[in-house]
Amino acid sequence: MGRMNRFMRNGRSIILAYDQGLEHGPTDFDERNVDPKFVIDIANRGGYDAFACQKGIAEKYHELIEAPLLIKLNGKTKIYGKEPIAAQNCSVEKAVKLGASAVGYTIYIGSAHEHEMMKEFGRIEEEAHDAGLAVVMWIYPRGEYVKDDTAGDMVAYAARTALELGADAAKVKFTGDRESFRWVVRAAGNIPVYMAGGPKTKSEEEFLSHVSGVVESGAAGIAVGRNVWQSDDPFRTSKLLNQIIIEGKGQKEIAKTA
Ligand code: FBP
Repeated sequence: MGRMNRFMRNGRSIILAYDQGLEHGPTDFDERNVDPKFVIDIANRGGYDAFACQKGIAEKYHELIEAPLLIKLNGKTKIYGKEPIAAQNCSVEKAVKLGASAVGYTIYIGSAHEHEMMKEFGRIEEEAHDAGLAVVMWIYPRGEYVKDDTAGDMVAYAARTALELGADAAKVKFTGDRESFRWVVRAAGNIPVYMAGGPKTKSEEEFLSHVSGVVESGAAGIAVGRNVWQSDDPFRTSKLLNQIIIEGKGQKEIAKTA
């Protein structure tokens, strides 16, 4: 686990992601969660091992953030065309000044621009490791040649790419079933794998069953946003996530106590 150890409880962790304002725009938000203070409070008091955001939120709300900080160093809007590229917008040095314990970087494998992101990541990874920071790779297959971005073989390819390029952890999408996700975890070697949450599921049970599935498949945890801060009761959802991921409880077991 190495550099990710500091984010682990019982060998697992839960990361709260709040960079969707850039990636998707405010359409993801409502009156409550459009306010960074609302989500930072969840990160601080909900049992999270890291709060992931862009540098603007980290800087403007700095004094409120108590959870370990994971600053995304690149990002893009969703307006951009078919072959995505996310360029660096924050230096490792700035992330250190803002108090980050880790940095994040997105690579879209399969995009016509993958080589540019890989090159940039190579430099960032070396700078971050020299500065003592952990490096989390958001790694998503995307672009014209990617037929199915959550197919087991594509997500496993993504996880392996994160290992090969020197990331300390890989954040990938769910493949839809435990067996294929087990192979994703195997492909990542000894770096921890985190599942990205995705859009809010129809029911909380559905989301929690994905979460149980990935941890039983060997994932280290999840890096989740919408399914938490769009929840009617984010603190209740956070508690259930802690029970499943950190305490290793089964879904049936937590249903009895919820
Ligand atoms: P969610 O749990 O809300 O899906 O967040 C995870 C995440 O990786 C965010 O960090 C990021 O903003 C978003 O998903 C990117 O989603 P996509 O590129 O698939 O639209």
